[in-house]
Amino acid sequence: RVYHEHASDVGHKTLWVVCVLMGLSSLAFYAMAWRVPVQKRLFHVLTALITTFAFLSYYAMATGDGVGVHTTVVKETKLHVVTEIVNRDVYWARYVDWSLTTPLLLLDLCLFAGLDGASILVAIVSDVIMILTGLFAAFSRDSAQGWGWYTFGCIAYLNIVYQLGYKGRHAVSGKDAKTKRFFGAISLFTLILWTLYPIIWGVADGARVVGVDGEIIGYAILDVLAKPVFGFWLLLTHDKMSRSSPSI
Ligand code: RET
Repeated sequence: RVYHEHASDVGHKTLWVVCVLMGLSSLAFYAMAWRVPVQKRLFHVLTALITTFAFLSYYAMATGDGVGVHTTVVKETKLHVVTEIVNRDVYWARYVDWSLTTPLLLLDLCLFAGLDGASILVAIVSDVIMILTGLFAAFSRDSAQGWGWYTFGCIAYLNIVYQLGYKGRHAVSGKDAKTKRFFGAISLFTLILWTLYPIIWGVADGARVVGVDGEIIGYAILDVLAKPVFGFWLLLTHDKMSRSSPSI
C-alpha cells in the first residue's frame, strides 16, 4: 500500500497569502529604514532582511519549488508483514529560510539586550545546529534516526533559551526600566512562539498525525507572528525609545 501526503488547495492558498504578507511587510520595513538616520538603522536592516528571506522562501513553496518527497516504510503486524509506504511532501525551503532568518531574529534580540559577543556567537551557532538537525530529521532514513536528530535539535534549542532568557535578561538588567520591560515582553513572546515550532514538527513531520495542510497552516500563523508582527513591534518601540533617549 502506498500513501501520498501532500498539500491541497487550502495549503497552496495559505502559502500565497503568507508570501504576500511577507512581501508587503518587507516594503514597510524598507520605508521605515529610510526614515531613520543610518546610525540607527541596524535593527531596521535586520528586520527587513528577515521578511525578505521569508518572502523568497514562501514564493518558492507557493510556486512548487523547495519541496521534496520523503518516503517512510512502515512494517506492520507480527504474523503478516504488511508494508506501507508513505510519501510525504517536505518543504525544505523552510529550513533554508530558518537557517538564515532565525540567526537574524536572535541578533535583533541579543543586540537590543546588549549581550556580550561570546554569548551571541554561542546562541547563533546553536540556532544553526537546531535548524540543520531539523532538516536532517525531516529527511531521516527511519523514525529512530529522525527522532535522534530531533533530540539534538531540542538540546540546541534549550541552549538558545538559556542564552536569551538567562544571559539576555542579565545583560539588560543594567538598563533603564522601559528597555528592561520591553525586552522581557518581546523575548517571552519569542520563546513561546519558538517553542511551538518543534511541537508542530513533532505532530506533523515526526508522528505524521497532522497532514501537510495542517502543517502549512500551523507554520503560516507562527511565521507571521514571529517575523512581521515581531518586526513591527520591535521597530515601532525602538523608534519611539530612540526619540526619547537618543543613545539607543
Ligand atoms: C525544529 C526541529 C528540531 C528541533 C527544534 C526545531 C525548532 C525550530 C524553530 C524554528 C523557528 C523558526 C522561526 C521562524 C521564523 O519565522 C527545527 C522544528 C527545536 C524554533 C522563528
